[in-house]
Amino acid sequence: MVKAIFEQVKKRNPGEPEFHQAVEEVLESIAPVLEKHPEYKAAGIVERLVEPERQILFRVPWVDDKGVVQVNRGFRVEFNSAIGPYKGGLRLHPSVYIGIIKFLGFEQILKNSLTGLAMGGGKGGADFDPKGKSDGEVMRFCQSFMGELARHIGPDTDVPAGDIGVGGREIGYLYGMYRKIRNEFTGVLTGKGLDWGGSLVRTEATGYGLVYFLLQMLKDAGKDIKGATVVSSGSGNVSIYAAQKCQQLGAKVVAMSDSAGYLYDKDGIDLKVVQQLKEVERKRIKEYIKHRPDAKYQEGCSGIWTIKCDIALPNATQNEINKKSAETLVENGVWAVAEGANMPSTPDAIKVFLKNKVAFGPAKAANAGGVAVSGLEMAQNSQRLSWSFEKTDKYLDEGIMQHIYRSAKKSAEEYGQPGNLVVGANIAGFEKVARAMLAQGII
Ligand code: NDP
Ligand code: 2IT
Repeated sequence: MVKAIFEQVKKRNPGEPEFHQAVEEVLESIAPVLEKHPEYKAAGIVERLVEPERQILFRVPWVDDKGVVQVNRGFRVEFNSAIGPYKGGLRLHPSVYIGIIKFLGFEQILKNSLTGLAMGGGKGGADFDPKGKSDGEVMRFCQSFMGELARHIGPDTDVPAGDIGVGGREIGYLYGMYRKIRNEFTGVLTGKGLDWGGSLVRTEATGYGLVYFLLQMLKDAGKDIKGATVVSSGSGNVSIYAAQKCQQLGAKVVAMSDSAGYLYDKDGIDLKVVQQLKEVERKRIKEYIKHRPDAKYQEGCSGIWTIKCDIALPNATQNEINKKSAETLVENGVWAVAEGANMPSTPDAIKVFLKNKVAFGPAKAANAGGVAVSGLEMAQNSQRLSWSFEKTDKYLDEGIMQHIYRSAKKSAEEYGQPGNLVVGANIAGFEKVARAMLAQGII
């Protein structure tokens, strides 16, 4: 049955390999749940789950600093709202097309379900490249993008946030335009500034949450993060705060990267330098070696996985670890891989990790801390209150990440695949959404 659904997905969504990849993994995982629950089959739960409730495509015209008109394409896929308002980030990257947004939106449904909070799944973005653009150009783009998006979103309808290429600066410009158009001050976006409705810990949440999840994996594997060697790919929001938490816990982060190349610093990466370069100056990671002459820089991204490490954290982008890189990591003795990026390991790479008994934390579960604190930001906005850093951080660790770990582990055991958190996370995320869709009828 799942085979037929997958064939239909491929036929209906041609030329979208990332979406096919995300769907295939989930369908394989949940096949035994469907056998156990004929009522899900009868209600066409999975056929409906793989078809977005709504897909919005729009023109985003803006004027660059030279006075030339530029046109980008904007997207928002409102995938599933059975358990809460659509929720998920916006990605600004030249590689963005509908297949990328659909894969991200589809995974977001199950990820958000795993958090235990009331959030449906959605994702959006545009094929706009923020690199090399002035603040004025980014602002004009964001204003034009929101000019259209504003009519589709709302604090109880659809709540976007950041993803690749969208951080505090972009959320500010988007929020300003929404407020102007709607004449409303509401929690319509998350990742807002702390002075205007943002939550403490949201900036750190994905990276910190990833490490809280990793700690649970290591506990079960009988390993200690203290003294471990870590490779964290990327040098954006997720990678920086994952590396920071690892360092706070006594691990040594020896390598980071960007889309041009990677750094190796045998003495441990100086994160202050990375933060200054990437968060403040918006420069390339290559510049790091000017500040730390003993570090090495190498062009190309995949080489980062040849560096010997105990813990690998793919925190850059989809499909960044292929089978060969996974084999190299295993040969070099990796103990654990926890995915901060969305779908960073190819299906073949995941097989290599599972076969070799590497503790493997799949993205949907391991990187859910970001959207979870977005959910807490929504809760604070509704209360018109702000929580302390300590309260929010504790909620993230104990209330969210430890809970997700336990649910994924339990579901994997229940369905006869102990230790397989890929299957466990997919099943645990799916079951709540399936129950909600069943209860709410065929819509
Ligand atoms: P940022 O834009 O802050 O950083 C992205 C980093 O990844 C940059 O270092 C970037 O390098 C690198 N990168 C992007 N595309 C590629 C590519 N094609 N090849 C190699 N490197 C690349 O984004 P985030 O840190 O927010 O996002 C990273 C990943 O984490 C994404 O998969 C995202 O979907 C996921 N994620 C993010 C969450 C969040 O809260 N922000 C939550 C959950 C998951 P360069 O600067 O050269 O482009
Ligand atoms: O992939 C993700 O979970 C995110 N980019 C965060 C989404 C959010 O709504 O905070």
